[in-house]
Amino acid sequence: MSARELYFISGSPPCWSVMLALAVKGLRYTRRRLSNSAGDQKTPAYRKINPRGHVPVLVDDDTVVTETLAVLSYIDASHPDPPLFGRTPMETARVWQTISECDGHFRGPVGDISRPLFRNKVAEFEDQIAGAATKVHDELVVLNERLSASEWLAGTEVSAADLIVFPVLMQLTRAASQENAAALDLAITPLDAHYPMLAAWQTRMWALPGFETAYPPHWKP
Ligand SMILES: N[C@@H](CCC(=O)N[C@@H](CS)C(=O)NCC(=O)O)C(=O)O
Repeated sequence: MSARELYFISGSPPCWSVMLALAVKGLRYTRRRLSNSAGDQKTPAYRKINPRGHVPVLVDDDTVVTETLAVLSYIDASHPDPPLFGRTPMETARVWQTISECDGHFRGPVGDISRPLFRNKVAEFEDQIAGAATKVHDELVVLNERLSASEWLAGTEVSAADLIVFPVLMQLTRAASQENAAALDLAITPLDAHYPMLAAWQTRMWALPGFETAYPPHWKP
């Protein structure tokens, strides 16, 4: 059995995506949690593992893999069943389309909303939040519509597309549910009132084996 380790920061959507991929494949691993506030990811010792000082990093025996999508590809290539990137050319295209759309249009604006909310700096960033909210709603409409036609974001089973989008959506809904978001009237949460198909998908994702173990430790009450 290989010694598998994941370096992660609690609440980081990319790290969460990797944890979900490991759960889908039923793979065991040792968690190496780094503290963002302590700057653990910038220490010389960690930079020997990842010179960029970023997470996630997967260490599999002597193999070190950095960058979320590279890690997902590595996990999928080394443990092909069930596939994360589709079973047909069309499914593969849909998976990559959804990931590209998430990274190109959704992840950034979600960060622009959630960062000021998590740091309690709403007043300073009200314009940024408002601009990002318009972009986020455009994407939520697309995702919600896609889930009206299918249980999963790309194809007939859970795929890397779901694993990439889910933590970003979780970050958004957590931020939008905070008390300091109430006055902003973001119209994102409760998700089932605004985007029912996305809310149903979020529930389906939670029900997948091992998914609850990936929940960010510092979000737990
Ligand atoms: N392109 C990288 C980005 C990963 C990334 O943004 N990681 C963040 C956590 S969400 C990080 O390491 N932040 C710590 C830092 O920048 O010091 C990937 O996809 O893995």
